[in-house]
Amino acid sequence: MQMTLRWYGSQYDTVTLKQIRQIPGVTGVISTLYGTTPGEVWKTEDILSLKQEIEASGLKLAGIESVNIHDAIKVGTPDRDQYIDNYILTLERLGQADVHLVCYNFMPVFDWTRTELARVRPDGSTVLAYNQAAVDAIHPEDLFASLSASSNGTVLPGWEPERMAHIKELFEMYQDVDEEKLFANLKYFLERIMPTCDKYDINMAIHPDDPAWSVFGLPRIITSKANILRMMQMVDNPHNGVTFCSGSYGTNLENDLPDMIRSLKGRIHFAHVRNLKFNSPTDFEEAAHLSSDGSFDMYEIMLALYDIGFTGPIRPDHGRMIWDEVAMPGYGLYDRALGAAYLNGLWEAIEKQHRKESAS
Ligand code: DNO
Repeated sequence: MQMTLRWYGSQYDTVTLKQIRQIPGVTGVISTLYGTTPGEVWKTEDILSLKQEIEASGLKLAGIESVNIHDAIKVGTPDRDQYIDNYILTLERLGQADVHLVCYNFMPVFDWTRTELARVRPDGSTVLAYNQAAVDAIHPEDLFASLSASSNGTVLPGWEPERMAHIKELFEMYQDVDEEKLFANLKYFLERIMPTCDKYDINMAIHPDDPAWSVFGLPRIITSKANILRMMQMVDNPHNGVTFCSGSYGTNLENDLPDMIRSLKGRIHFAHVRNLKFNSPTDFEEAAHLSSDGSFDMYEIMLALYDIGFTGPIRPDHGRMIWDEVAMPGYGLYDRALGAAYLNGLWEAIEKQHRKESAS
């Protein structure tokens, strides 16, 4: 595996490439052109300058998170082909720039959903948290207002103000879209982009829905082992793969994370590894990466990735806000650096144990 950190670009991130380069064992970043909007064709010069900036700092551009999908594609409106053509052009340009991993999601209207961005944990750190009763009691527009008010002045991924300004229209667009329609629209999109992915060897890595169930009555499909295997089979091409995000699939306690990883052998192109602490099945908060701080067995997750021969990029995911850092919630330097070091430690131990066992 290749240990990476997510980086939003020098215009948007409080963390610098120089800082990332100094985290032991981190060799690359996962980045994006954060200023682009879904549906836009990415400019070659912008892709190349992002890549050059990253490489000049001694890191690799290990992949893109995300090239976002326009709602017309998810809804399947008559103009979707135009947006798919644009997406294909962006993929071609990324392929020509030697980028071979694209993370995306197929969640209607919002990306991830949390009800709090700074819940205080017993150690005084603050974390993102989710409470179902709070979601049930709030209007989506008010949730957006409350999240942006506590985002430390940063733009949260998937909650871009330009899109949120049209939240009512967005909800209307999805009125007739149920899970089956969403699956069909995803299939249509993937079938159209796969020839380009084959040509440029681009691994598409769908990010799970977070939380892994329907919110605000919107359909969500990338939620469970059965659904993700259905998606792999419906477009059975190795370039149609997944981002295995433990913190997103893990929101549903019925998801057996190591078992899901093993069942996706060959199709996991990217891994987000983080821990959650459950207070009840519908109230959870993000924890430190360490197993003992949360509800997941991080050793078993890393072991499953090792067992399937995972070689792709991996990143610690959301970190807690610690040591008085002010950054985009979930995306500060300190706790993610601790997470990277811990995950690297687990991996080294698993690897060495395996070598010892094979030698004896
Ligand atoms: C949250 C992230 C997601 C993810 C997208 C991928 O912090 O994991 O926003 O990047 O869902 O498109």
